[in-house]
Amino acid sequence: MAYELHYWPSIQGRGEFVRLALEAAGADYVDVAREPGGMKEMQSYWSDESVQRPPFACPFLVDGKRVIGHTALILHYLGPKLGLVGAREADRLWTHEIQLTTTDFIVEVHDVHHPVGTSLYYEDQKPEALRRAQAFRSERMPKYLRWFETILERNPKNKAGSMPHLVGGKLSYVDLSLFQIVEGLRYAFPKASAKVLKKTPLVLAVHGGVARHKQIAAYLASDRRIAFNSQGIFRHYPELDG
Ligand SMILES: N[C@@H](CCC(=O)N[C@@H](CS)C(=O)NCC(=O)O)C(=O)O
Repeated sequence: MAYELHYWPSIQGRGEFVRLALEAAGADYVDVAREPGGMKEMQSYWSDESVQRPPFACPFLVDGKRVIGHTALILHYLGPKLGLVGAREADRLWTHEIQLTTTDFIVEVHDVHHPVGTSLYYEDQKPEALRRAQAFRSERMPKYLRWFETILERNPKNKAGSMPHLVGGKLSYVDLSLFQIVEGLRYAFPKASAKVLKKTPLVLAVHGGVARHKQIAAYLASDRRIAFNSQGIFRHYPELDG
């Protein structure tokens, strides 16, 4: 039975981290809300009182009777099934820890343009966004990217001349997530991210390796890949870059 991914149909957002894993593995899945009637179906998980364990928000994955929310948990669940995580418990936990850190980073990326409230317009919180962006560019984005670079440097399985990986010697779902982070930062903060990424060659090597992955390259060229836009998590407001 096909996996069902439930996520907003017009943005990459957090759903993209799951899409990339499903696509890399060539998994059979339906992007439910992008199908006719799909939004209603997704919303039924919140409105239908017979759903005993409704997820708080999307993305959520439906696999038969299982309904699993939270991006990092979905990937923790899918990782072994899709062959996108190491078999050892230590590797699974470390991979999950990296994904949870990605979740934290994504919240900070989002809060640059919405530092006061998610339900308010960007235009109504612009002075705060400008302040938040300054700290994000000078402290938080470099700190996260440097951490990714450090763990790539310390992975003993990484060898010069081949694509590095965050965990062990094989592609895992966190490599795909790091690819998405680089894509998003380059879109939202082209100037600021270029300065930081210049100093993180291994992060760039992961990005390049994932972009060349056969299934991912096909996905990126397809209309299943939604373009970045001004509704997603990564938004390009030139005044927030620099
Ligand atoms: N921690 C959750 C966050 C989920 C989340 O914030 N989803 C957003 C879309 S990207 C949403 O629809 N939120 C609705 C809400 O918070 O009310 C995850 O990483 O999946």
